[in-house]
Amino acid sequence: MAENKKEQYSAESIQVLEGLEPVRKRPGMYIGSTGPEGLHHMIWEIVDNSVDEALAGHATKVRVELLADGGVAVEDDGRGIPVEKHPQTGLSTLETVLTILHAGGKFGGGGYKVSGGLHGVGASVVNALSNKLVAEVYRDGNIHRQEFKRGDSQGAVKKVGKTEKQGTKIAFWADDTIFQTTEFSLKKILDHLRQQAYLTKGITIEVIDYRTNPQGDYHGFYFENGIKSFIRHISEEEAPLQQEMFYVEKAWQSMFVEVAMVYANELETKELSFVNNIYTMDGGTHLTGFRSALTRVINDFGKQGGYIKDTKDNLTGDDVREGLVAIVSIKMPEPQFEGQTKGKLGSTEARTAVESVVAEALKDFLERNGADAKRMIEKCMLAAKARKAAKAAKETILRKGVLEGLSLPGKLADCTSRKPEESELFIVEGDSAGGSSRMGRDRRTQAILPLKGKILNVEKARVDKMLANAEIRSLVVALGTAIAEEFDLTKLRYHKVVIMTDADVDGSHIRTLLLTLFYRYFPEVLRNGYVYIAQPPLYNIKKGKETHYVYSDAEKEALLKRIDPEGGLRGISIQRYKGLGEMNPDQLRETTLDPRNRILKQVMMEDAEEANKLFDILMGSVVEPRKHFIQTHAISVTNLDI
Ligand code: 28F
Repeated sequence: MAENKKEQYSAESIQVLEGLEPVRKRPGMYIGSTGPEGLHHMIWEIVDNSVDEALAGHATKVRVELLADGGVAVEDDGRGIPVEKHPQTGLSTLETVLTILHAGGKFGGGGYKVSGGLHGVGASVVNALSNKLVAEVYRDGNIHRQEFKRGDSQGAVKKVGKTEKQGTKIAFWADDTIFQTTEFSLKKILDHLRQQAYLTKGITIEVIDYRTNPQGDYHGFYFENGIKSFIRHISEEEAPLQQEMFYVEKAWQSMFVEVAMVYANELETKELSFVNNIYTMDGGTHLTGFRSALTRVINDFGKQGGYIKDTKDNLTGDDVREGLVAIVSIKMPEPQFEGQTKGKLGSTEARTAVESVVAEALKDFLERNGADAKRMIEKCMLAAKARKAAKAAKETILRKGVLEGLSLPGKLADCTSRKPEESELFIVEGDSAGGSSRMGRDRRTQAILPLKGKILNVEKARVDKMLANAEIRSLVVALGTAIAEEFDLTKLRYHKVVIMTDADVDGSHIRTLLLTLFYRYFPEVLRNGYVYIAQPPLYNIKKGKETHYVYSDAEKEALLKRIDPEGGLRGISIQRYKGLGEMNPDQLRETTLDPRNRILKQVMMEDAEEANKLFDILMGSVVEPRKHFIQTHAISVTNLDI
């Protein structure tokens, strides 16, 4: 990593913003919560700075001590935070780092925090939320010391002695008037630091717990092989299929990509992804890049090796991931996170970086390791065979169950195809939009179900009451899966269920209600990625014979700049669609239905736990957070289908 981080932190690159009062006023905003998670986050923030110093090539060791009196001391052997006067603040750099809040936790200019942390706001936040904090810097043969109480300096930094060593030590005592508990969990700390050690090749992390043993209970982590060791750790019990593990590390533009993977003799897939040492629970662009590279390279190899003779035998993403154990770890400046828990990377450049690096290296790996390559492709081919057998079995039972019992609702304009894989159901708000979509659709694969007005709020309704509601009943029957104890995912009649509502308040309300309905009664449909949100355009802009559809105001401005640089607007017509009902069938087809042009957002719902939380926020009684939530991340959505 060191060579990838050319820029050095310097006193000049710090941006002075504000003091620490806001942190004590709204701690949750800066540390995530004032519960146990937030408390532990205090340690992560300090350790992150040591890890950054290690990633910059200046530290090799981090020690975390859990003190008998409840304090935590973190020490590294880096260069030590500079103690001389900081040009912008007039304070020492040490005091600046500890008492000035930085924008988004980032240092301005070239220096960026690499190891990150959920909020990445650093040491000053920890200082603000500590009853007491003592910083020691070992630099130029001297021990420099400075003390703080609740973020306030108790006097300037002072030389208090001589030392041979170099580095920084920060001890803090979390403020018990802010945190619900100040008791640290050793397990939590070890789990987190073990992971950090795996992700930071060559770093030694020690934890010494003095709380119950005055001698200290010692734990240490050092993984010479970084994420390769991580893979061994998580695939411990399984027999590896390969002799050699696949591994690549490579800088790509401003990013750094590190990937390790191995196939195990089993069905389960284990994929872990990280950005700047932060675990991305819900994956994201880096993981997508990895998966595309894997699928593509294995398929290419299968074709060249004569394993795949026909395109119908192409391996799917699931085929090539069966039994896979993989870690994707990237480092990048200013990653964008998405989703309710911010556990998903959204930065598109990461996808290209990982895809390119992995594709090249994996191709090379397969060429060099013939025996492993053969075992790998054979395992994938076997997975494909099993998938096809299962599918055939499914297909025979698929329609039968659906057609007995309730008959399909009259307002459903069904598609003619009987293959769920290619069938799409559009749930359309309003009858007029329903009419246009029916005319604009591809009747072979696209079904339209118009829903009138507001549907029932399903939060408190029991199943029987829900099914008494005609709108919901027609939706349930159309889906084909039945509901509650009868629910059967294999009977789902469409593998794309697309919610298509207007881009206004009512539309978003209906969308929310529908999503809630899915959370509550069809979680498996969500979990399997069958639910999508259509993205109809906001404007139609015409210039002469050209027609453009744009999906946001920003996009409109950009387009106008391009096609009308003078801003005269001569010969240009702009139509704003107030609702889907304003589009004629052709326009609807072109912009929202046709798989070649449309934008669909896939609704992700990995974790049932999260679903409940999400549900509370969506439907609970607190209005403000709900509004905020719907706008910023109503639900974690990814661009998938273009
Ligand atoms: C126990 C926690 O915080 N370690 C750190 C350094 C080293 C430098 C530094 C830190 C200067 C301008 C901010 C030293 N010499 N462990 C830690 N080690 N911060 S934090 O610089 C701070 C920047 O903006 C350091 C030369 N350059 C950087």
